[in-house]
Amino acid sequence: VIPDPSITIATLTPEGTALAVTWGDGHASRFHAVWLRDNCPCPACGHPETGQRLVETGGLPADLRLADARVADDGAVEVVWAADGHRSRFAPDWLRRHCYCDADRTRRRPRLRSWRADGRRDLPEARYPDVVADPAALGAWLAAVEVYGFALLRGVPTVPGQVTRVAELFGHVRETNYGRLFDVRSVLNPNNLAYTGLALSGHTDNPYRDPAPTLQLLHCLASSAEGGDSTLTDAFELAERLRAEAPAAFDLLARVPVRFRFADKEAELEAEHPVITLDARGAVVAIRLNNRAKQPLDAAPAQVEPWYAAYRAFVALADSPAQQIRFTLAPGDLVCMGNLRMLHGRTAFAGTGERHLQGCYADMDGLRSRRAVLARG
Ligand code: OGA
Ligand code: NM2
Ligand code: ZN
Ligand code: ZN
Repeated sequence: VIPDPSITIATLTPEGTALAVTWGDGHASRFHAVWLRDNCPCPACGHPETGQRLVETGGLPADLRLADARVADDGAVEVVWAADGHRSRFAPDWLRRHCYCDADRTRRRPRLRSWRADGRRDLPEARYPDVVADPAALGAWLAAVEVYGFALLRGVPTVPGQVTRVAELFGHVRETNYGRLFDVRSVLNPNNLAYTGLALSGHTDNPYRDPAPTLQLLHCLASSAEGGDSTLTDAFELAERLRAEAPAAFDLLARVPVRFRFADKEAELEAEHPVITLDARGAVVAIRLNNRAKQPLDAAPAQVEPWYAAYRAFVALADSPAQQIRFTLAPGDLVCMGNLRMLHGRTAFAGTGERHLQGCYADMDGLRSRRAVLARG
C-alpha cells in the first residue's frame, strides 16, 4: 500500500510548548503542548470504553513542556512530557483531522446549502416506504432536512398519528402545550390563528417557547378545500443576503431582543430573542419570526425606527416570489423542516371542502445524531 501523504509525517519538531508538524502533502500544523496533553489518548487520560476524558483540563499545569517527540515505527507520534515523564501517542490521521490552522478550521464549519440558491427545481423528497425499509434512503432524506433545511416525504399513510411515527424514525417527539401532536384545521373558538382558514405569513413556530423546537413536521390528511397552498423560505439565506446588502439592518435584527408570547386558557408562554441569532463565530444559527406572537418592541428609542425598517426589509425579502418555495400538500405528503431556519406559511383556505394537517415538533440534534449513526454503515 502507498502511504497517504496527507497523514504521513515529513518533519516533527518539538519546540517546548508546541509541536510543529509538516505533512507529506506539504501542509503545516502546530499543536500547543497544553492542547496535546489535554487530548492525550492514553488510558489514564481518556476512558477506554466511553472515549470520555478523564484528565481534568482545569488541573493541567500551566507550564507544560514537551521533553521529546518522535515518529514511531507504526507512524504514531510519541511525545514525552518534561515534568512527569508521561508518554502520549497520537495517531497521525487523528492529528491531521484535528489540525486547527485557519484554513482547516474554516473548512470544518458545517456547510448548509440553500435549495433555492442551488438552482434546484425538484423539491428534496423521498418516499415513505423507502425511508422505512432502507437506512440509506432514510439517511439521504435526513441529510436533505439538515443541509437544505427541509424535505418532503410522499406516500405517508393518511392515518391519524402517523406524523409522530415519522418523527420516531429519527428522534423523539417534542410534546408541548399543543399536545404530542396537533391538528391544523379550521375550528370554532380557535386559540391560534393556525386553527382558522386565514393565510399565515412566513413564520417560525413557538418563538415564545424556550427552547423553541428546532424541527417541525406537518402531515397532510385532507386537502379538498380551495386554497391552503404552502410556502417555505430559507431564512438563513435571507439573513446572509441582508448581511451582505444592508449590514446595519442585519446587525439590528441580530442584536435587538424581541419578546414573543402565546396565551390561552391553559398556557402563558413568553421568551425574548432577536430575530436573528448568531453563534460565537458569527454564523446565523436561528431565526425567530412570528408576527402573530410578537409583543410590543421594548428597544432603546433610537433603535425603534431603524429596527422596524430592518424588519420590513427582511420580510420583504422573505415574501419575494424569487425567495419563496411554493407547493401544495396532498393527502399523504409530509414536510419536515428546520423550525429555526425555514419560514413556513400558507395561503388562506375556504370553508368548503376539508383541509386537515397533523403536526408535531421534534429536534435537530436527534436528527443529526441519527444521520451520523446511519453514516457509520
Ligand atoms: C402551523 C402552520 C401551516 C399550514 O400550524 O403552524 O404554519 O399549512 N400551518 O396550515
Ligand atoms: N400550532 C399549530 O407557533 C405558533 O404559534 C404557530 C402552532 C398551534 C401548534 C402555530
Ligand atoms: Zn496520557
Ligand atoms: Zn407554523
